[in-house]
Amino acid sequence: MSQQAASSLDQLKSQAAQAFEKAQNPQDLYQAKVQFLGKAGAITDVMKLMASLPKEEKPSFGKKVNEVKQFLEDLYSQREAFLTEKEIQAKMENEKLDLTLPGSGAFSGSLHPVQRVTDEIVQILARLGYSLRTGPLIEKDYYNFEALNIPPDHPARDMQDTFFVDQTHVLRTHTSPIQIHSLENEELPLRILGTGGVFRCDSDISHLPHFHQIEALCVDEKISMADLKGTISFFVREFFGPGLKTRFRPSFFPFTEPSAEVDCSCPVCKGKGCSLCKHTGWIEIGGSGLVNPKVFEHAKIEYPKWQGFAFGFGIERMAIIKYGIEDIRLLPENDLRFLRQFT
Ligand code: 2U9
Repeated sequence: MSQQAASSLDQLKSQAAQAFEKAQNPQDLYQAKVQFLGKAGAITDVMKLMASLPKEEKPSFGKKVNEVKQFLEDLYSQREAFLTEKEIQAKMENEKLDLTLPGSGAFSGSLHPVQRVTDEIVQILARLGYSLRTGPLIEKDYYNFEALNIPPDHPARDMQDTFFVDQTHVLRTHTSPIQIHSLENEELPLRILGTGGVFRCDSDISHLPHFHQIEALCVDEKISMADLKGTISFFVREFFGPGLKTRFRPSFFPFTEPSAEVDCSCPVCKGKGCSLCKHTGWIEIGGSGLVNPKVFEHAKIEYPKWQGFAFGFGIERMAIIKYGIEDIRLLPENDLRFLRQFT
């Protein structure tokens, strides 16, 4: 083998070994490997000398090149393992983990307060034999108004109060049409709850254009105001807490006769007077009454064989009273900072 070729190979071998030793991290080491052992590296260049060697020297030169390459590959592997381990050790020393820190935690969703209140009301009244019904949000004029004895000239039918879909369809303004469908299609006696969203052209600090109602309807033989008062008084104590009183004030609704507004003693101050009950000790929670015989007539139900009582609550209103929410408009906003308080 020519002296010149052999010595440039030896030179490269020691240069490469020095470069590998000099590298202080796996990235620099890799750069050194590319420089000497890569396709366009120094060793490849030396191999090009082979062409100019006499034939008899080629095998020994080739053998020597392979030995040098193998030597450098082994050296690289050892050095790489050493530098990688050194890097891990340095990281373990510098990156101290505080295992006492709280975890970031996974946020899990929860029921919206309107749904929670609905579920709770349904559960309480289910214990008295009531079962749940739902119905369409768009109702025929007949089911939303006429069947409920709301006359054509009633202010509720005004464009100012009701969202009309077309001449004969409205976005339901209450959940009562659900119960008209039940009266038409189900067997008596009946104890049902109608619940869901309702729509009214109304929006201010205490009114939402889209809110939720729950209404109870009981139809049976020999129903009186005593049944109505007993049921609502039981419900109020179960929902807001024991010891709360219920008060009925005469009122008027086209679908009930007689009708009564329902108040309960303020769940916050227990009747002593506070800002929620405007210092009266009482808070209005809904309306009620005995089913108007005109409603039975529309639904082709024999009266007075069958009689009934009904009552209704606005769910958002029940939620703000129960949870002490200051502004009803927080409920449909769906701001998670507000909703997370109810998880
Ligand atoms: C049928 C017959 C009668 C349901 C009733 C009320 C009184 C009532 C309001 C409470 C607050 C609605 O959300 S609110 O504004 N509800 O005052 N609802 S009696 O009477 C019915 C229902 C269906 C067939």
